[in-house]
Amino acid sequence: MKITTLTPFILHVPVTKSVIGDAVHKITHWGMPGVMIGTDEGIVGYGYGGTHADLVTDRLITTLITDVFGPMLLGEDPCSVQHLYRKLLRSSTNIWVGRGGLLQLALSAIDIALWDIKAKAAKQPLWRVLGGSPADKVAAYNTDCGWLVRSTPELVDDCKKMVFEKNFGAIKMKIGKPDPREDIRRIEAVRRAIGDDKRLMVDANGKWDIATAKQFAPLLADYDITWFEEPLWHEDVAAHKLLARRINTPIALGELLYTFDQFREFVQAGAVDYLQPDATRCGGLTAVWQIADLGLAFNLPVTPHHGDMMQAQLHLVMAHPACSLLEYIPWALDCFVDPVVVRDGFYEVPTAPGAGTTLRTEALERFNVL
Ligand code: 0YR
Ligand code: MG
Repeated sequence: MKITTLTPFILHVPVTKSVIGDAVHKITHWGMPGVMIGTDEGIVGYGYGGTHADLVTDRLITTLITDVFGPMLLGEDPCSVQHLYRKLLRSSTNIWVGRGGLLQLALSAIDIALWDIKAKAAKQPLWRVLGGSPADKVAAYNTDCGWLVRSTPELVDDCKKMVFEKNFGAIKMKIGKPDPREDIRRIEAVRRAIGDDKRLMVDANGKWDIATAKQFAPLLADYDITWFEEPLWHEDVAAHKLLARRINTPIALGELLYTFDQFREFVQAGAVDYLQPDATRCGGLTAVWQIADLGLAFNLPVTPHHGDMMQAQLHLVMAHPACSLLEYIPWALDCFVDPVVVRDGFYEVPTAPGAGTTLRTEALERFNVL
């Protein structure tokens, strides 16, 4: 099989409510700049990034896909995914002006599309190609109830709905209010509302500094918090290491890391407990698998970030022994031919061939802003 075409798209999909927000981002749309990779056998692979729907940078990403990486891919066998990932990653252009940022988002979208082709060519859902089994159930935790922009009563209502009506066994809420004491009060309110049996995570999206964390992070232990996510600036290995030594709540991070190498630095330093690679940012499923191997080697659970809206990563989580939990945010579900389904807190097993990334024609017509 040979790669014959690369057709870019940019979807801007409205989020669940009119606006959502965490400690640093407020968004109205989820962005999916990506590519359909066509082949001489008629199989088409779909891959995309996850952005905050900024059209200028989304256009840069699709240009990098088609104009920088495109020529390196045309005529190649799309099933040689590992080979092609390495070829692009170690290309002179990527070494010189990439290894992160927009080029890594472009490379990630391509890698996801290639895995989609590989699984479609095998006429199997990707989890089977990767050696997974339906026996390994994947739990979902819901983030789409814990937004920082909601008042405390709204937050509590949304969280109760997720655990008692929708039966999620785990939810995540955002922290990072100007006064951290308000964060603690909100955590207390949510914990009281959902009871002791549900898992609760908190996520500061990198907002706190080490002084704030020293003062307030120890208080999290009172509320049985599964992990404290992105407590500090994303790249600061030393600060996370310091914090990890002072608190009993496990630290989770990785959604904004671009490379395997960055994950290795955190792991080597003992600065992280849960690894959260995002296939749309860190180099696609190829890189997430490598990072999950790293986690396995150091006895760290790996819980991918939602960036691809669960579709492709579910397959990997089913197959990799370091993974059993995957973030759930349903914004883009309507875009997919086979959207993931969560029932009673667990993902159902995808059965369609491919990586689950095939887009509905209607979604391409309705949301494409390229
Ligand atoms: C909003 N998940 C996150 C949303 C989410 C962000 O910007 O995308 O909060 O990515 O931190 O863990
Ligand atoms: Mg997060």
